[in-house]
Amino acid sequence: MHLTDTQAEIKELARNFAAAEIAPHAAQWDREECFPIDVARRMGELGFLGMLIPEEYDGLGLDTTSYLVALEEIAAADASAAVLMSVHNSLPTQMLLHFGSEAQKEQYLKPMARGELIGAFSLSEPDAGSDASALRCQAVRDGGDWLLTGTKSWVTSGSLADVIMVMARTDTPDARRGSRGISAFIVTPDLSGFHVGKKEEKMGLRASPTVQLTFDGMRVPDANLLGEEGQGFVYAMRSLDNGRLGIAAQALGIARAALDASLGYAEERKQFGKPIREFEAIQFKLADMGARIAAARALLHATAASKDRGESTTLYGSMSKLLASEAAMWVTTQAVQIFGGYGYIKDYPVEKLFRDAKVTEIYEGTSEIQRIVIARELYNSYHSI
Ligand code: COS
Repeated sequence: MHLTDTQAEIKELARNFAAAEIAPHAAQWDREECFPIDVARRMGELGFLGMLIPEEYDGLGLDTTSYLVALEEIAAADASAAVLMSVHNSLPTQMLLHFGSEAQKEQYLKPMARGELIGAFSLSEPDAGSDASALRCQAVRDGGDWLLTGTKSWVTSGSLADVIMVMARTDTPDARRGSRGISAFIVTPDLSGFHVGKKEEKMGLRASPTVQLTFDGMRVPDANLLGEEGQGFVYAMRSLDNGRLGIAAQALGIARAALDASLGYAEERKQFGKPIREFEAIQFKLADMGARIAAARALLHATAASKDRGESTTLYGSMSKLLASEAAMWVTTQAVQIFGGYGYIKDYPVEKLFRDAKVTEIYEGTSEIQRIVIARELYNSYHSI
């Protein structure tokens, strides 16, 4: 894959940082279900939390490919670190950049781009996952403020975030407006009525805190309404188009780490008197693993380039996320098989990679939702990249 000099430098920076400060600790963070906030701060210092934000808002103003290659490197070391970086860069900061007022950009976007404030995104609810526009969290005007009541779920980094982009209904029960009755609010944990609820105990991505948030008449100033009332769902969908590129890069990082581990193991492990890489059964697996990763990455990078040309990423972003996440699940499954019994225990890395891969087929839109989006787009706006 050809990278420009800048993209190659960013990749090297991310790889060195991940090797020194993430990879040595990833198994322990996974075991202890904790992610040290200092690591997020370090990511901020290096610019990894402001990669797509223009320099005028204190970001690095890089192209999308630079961001995705850095994300892949971080994910190859630890998918939990990568999801914090992906959500922060793709969702709340992009929503502020594209739909926020200058005052909101000054107050929130700039410190987020510098990595001083961590961002989260909150759309899903216990009964509104794939059917996101069925969400029920309600915002009601009260003087110059809004009062938010409801429960949000599956909030990545929700317990450590400083700024959370929350989608809530602003229509009324007697005049429901579907997806047009949803608005986006900038929420900070200091608001009265904000509560962090249950922390999920997950199969993978165990270091990344995934929590419920409860709002109990939480008072949100009107100045924290993002953009126009009633546009929150569209803003969220547009941001998820880009978020899905980040999850694709995360999936590729997981898959590549599994391939690298498998190549090494197949060389060292001897059975029947020779390294197992000499058996065709293993060679075919390794070949297919490499081919699936390369194909998914090629589509992702082509999509990133088309995004930077100003084209819509709805179709190819969903395709990229679908192919990369399914590649990650398939590749990590083969990796466990190549390692055999050793793949099933925690002494080797592929057990964690297998667990971490699964969620990439679920969050920021399941594989089934990606297929729905792709099928719709093929009819609506097919164009070649
Ligand atoms: N970009 C811009 N606008 C979009 C959009 C996109 N990618 N997708 C939808 N919209 C707009 C539509 O154009 C429509 O606007 P109008 O009211 O002007 O027509 C509005 O949003 C509603 O869209 P639609 O009718 O397609 O909404 P649906 O309820 O049918 O939902 C899906 C569409 C299923 C694609 C959506 O709910 C979805 O992506 N679900 C998965 C949610 C998800 O990824 N959750 C994970 C959160 S992170 S853990």
